[in-house]
Amino acid sequence: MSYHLGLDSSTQSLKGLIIDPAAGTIVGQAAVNFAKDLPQYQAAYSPSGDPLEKHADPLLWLAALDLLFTRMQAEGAPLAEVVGIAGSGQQHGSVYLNAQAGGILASLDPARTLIEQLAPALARKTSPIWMDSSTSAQCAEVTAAIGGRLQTDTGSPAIERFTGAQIRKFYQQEPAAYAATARIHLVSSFMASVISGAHVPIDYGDGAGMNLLNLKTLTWDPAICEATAPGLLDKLPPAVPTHTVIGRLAPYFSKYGFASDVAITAWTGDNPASLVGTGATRPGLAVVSLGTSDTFFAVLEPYRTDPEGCGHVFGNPTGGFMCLTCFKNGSLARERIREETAVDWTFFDVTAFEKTPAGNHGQLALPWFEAEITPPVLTPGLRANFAFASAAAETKIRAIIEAQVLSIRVHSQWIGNFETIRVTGGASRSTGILQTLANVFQAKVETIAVQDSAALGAAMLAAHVVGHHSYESLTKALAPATATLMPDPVTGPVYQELLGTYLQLEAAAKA
Ligand code: XUL
Repeated sequence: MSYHLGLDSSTQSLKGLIIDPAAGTIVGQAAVNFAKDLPQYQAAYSPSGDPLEKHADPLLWLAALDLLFTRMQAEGAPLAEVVGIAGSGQQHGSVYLNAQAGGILASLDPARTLIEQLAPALARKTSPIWMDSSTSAQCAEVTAAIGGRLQTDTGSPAIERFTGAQIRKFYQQEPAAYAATARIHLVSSFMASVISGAHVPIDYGDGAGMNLLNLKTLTWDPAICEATAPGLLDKLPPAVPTHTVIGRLAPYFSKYGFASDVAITAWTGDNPASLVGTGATRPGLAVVSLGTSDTFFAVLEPYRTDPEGCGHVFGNPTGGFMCLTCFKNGSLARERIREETAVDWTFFDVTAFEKTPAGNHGQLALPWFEAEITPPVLTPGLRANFAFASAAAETKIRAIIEAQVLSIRVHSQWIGNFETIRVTGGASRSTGILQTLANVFQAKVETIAVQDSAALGAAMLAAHVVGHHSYESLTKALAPATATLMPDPVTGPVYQELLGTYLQLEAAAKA
């Protein structure tokens, strides 16, 4: 048997998923939930007390790795059959290691834990993560030094949570600790280094979330690195395509029952891995993930950047590029309106749409209860073009959903048109939302049952790179469409007109 393991080190958990690519099945699965299983370590907190700051204790991720494999072994997961391992990490988070780290990684003793051995390798006790937005000053400084090229060359304008700004803040606030840092890893390349027992490279998928990788040359940009922090270039691992075998499983892990010659492929970010796990690695197909925040991602060909600066460009793990846009007021807004209208989910997901026509007679409500990322609107609040408070529940619900979907359409137009939209996440149960997506985009909508798309995508990456399985066959078996909805062509012109109304409301909100 030749199985492949995908690992996903996310904000709240570490997941492992083993696939049998020949049979197209998942043959083992386990997770460590940080809050429940390892409450003694912090997953997202502010060391300084600044609410904009969010760090994690990197020892948490090490404890989770030992615990996950202990659990998988105890549950009888077929670890001995695994021939390839890939992984993904929460994007943008960084780990700071000292000059001893390389030697420690190379000589991990199976009789001791990862934490015991690797704690002395940390040059910084905490790791800033993607939830951190405390670096506006650093973003402004790097932008002033580099100008518009920062966005057009790295794929994103300076972003607070991106690693470059975080590194700059560390260099400014703790210069001695920065100087003692020999290697800066992303969460993904840190975990991959531990698994491999050596410092390993960063892949283009996750590396693009640092504001440091020049996506035109696919190398670290020396001028941007130097403007971020002096000597930074020397502290970064090499950047490589995701389809790279970066090492072999460290002997330390044989205690969990792994074989001796397991290939490790480059780890990537959780969003790039999800592109693979949702089967969206070809142009013309986009994924809308309806979660706490809604995200939109798709292959991007050829390389270009969002004129508005809202969408980010990352490396597509299968080659070329992908884009990702995050809409902060996703399920948070939907849940709030459901509570306010005091209806059940069946009414919210289905009945409200049966009782109202597509286009809602031109009535729209932008539900930006929290400051929105896409489009950038800092003042929270609901913006409606009708008497929202006194309207019927069904009118309010359609007004919110149509505004959300029109926003996704408007802010993805720079990427191109899509013939198929795959929908995941909790709210993909809503036929009202699914049909609205189909009608607004005039595209086929597919639902997929994949739960852990990042871990699955990582396992599929390993199966492709190490086992030479095609993405087409892996997607067909492991991420098939569970339902398909077609657009109603009659609604095309209705939404074309409503798009104009939406743009007027958005312009007023931004003014
Ligand atoms: C993407 C981002 C998040 C994290 C979540 O830019 O910040 O989606 O990757 O883990």
